[in-house]
Amino acid sequence: MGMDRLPPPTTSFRTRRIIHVDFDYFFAQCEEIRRPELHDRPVVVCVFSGRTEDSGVVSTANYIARKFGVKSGIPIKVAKSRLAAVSRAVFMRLDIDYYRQVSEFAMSIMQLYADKFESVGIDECYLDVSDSTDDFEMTKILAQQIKEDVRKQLNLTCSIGVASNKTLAKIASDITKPDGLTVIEPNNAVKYITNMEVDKIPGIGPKTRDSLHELGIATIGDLAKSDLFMLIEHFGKKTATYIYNAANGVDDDPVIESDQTHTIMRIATLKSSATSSAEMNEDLYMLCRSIFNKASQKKISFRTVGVLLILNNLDRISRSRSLKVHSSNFDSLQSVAKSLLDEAMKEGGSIKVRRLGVVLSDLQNTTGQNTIFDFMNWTG
Ligand code: DGT
Ligand code: CA
Ligand code: CA
Repeated sequence: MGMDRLPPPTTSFRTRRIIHVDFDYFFAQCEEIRRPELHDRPVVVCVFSGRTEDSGVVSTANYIARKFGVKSGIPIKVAKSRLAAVSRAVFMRLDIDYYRQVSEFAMSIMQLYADKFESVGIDECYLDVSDSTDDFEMTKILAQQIKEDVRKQLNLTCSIGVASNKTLAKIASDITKPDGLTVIEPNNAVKYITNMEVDKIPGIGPKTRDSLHELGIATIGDLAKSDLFMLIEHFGKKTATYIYNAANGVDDDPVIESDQTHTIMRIATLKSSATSSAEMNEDLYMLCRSIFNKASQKKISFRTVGVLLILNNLDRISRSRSLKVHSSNFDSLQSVAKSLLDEAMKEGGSIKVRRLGVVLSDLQNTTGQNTIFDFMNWTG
């Protein structure tokens, strides 16, 4: 026995390791996942307002369409004219229920890598992996594994940022897109971000950016060197402190397991691949039980029931059905899930199922308060 030692002074002690994941061109990529033939064509996901055939806005577009200047928020008419010369461009209607299923599935994969997991909206999440990694090198390898896993299981690409806090991790995930991985080491962090525009800091939108510009603050470095009290006068204490700290590479906001549940999902790997619905009866029952217990425990009722089949070749089939009203009844959950599975197997032909999942969405607290995405209210 030697002398007592102090804990090592550097990274493994106290410095957190945070991963931020942002799915690439998410809604459009979801469309590519279920229609792989779209992969080399411009894909535009639209929110049709219904006034005239083409009125509405673009929700998002894949990177091929972006080359032609098509992006979130522009009118569908403008997008169509920008792609007029491109014969193979595809315009699709938003299918948020399906995107939410893809999201939940991806999140459920990534959650397994995290000590603490927080999802933010439909296409982003934070993982705190400080306990399960020793250093940033190891965290980078973990991030590569996450990308690989999500790509293999879902055919989904994402961009990942690794850093010592949430703000830096989010800045990092935005640096290389799509399919990127960027690590900002804590020792280099301040230098790394110093020449970036202030609006690279998450939360600084056009309004705050313009106000900062008027104050002569254009880069993150300018902001880091500015006077906090002056900032407080202009932006209020909360915003000022946040942006000032962020510019200095500081953010103590913890990764918090979000208890706002959008979807409840359970997936099981079958003991052996199944070719008929009957072979999965028992698994389906157990999944329904488990998911039902979770819903009851959280005092949540559901309106939409879904099943997800992942095949031996990693193809996926999903089916969902909405009930007329919210329910918290086990029998209706089970019978809907069963008939969805029967349907999927019948239509699937000679498929081999490897993993089976059950999903509840359109959730409501039994208090009557909605827990669905704000997204649902988006009109663009
Ligand atoms: P990215 O991350 O740059 O590869 O592309 P996205 O499409 O994933 O963009 P992001 O992360 O800002 O937004 C995630 C999803 O949110 C996106 O796929 C569609 C939706 N979205 C984003 N902006 C808008 C918008 O202005 N209007 C509507 N309706 N939906 C939007
Ligand atoms: Ca995204
Ligand atoms: Ca995003």
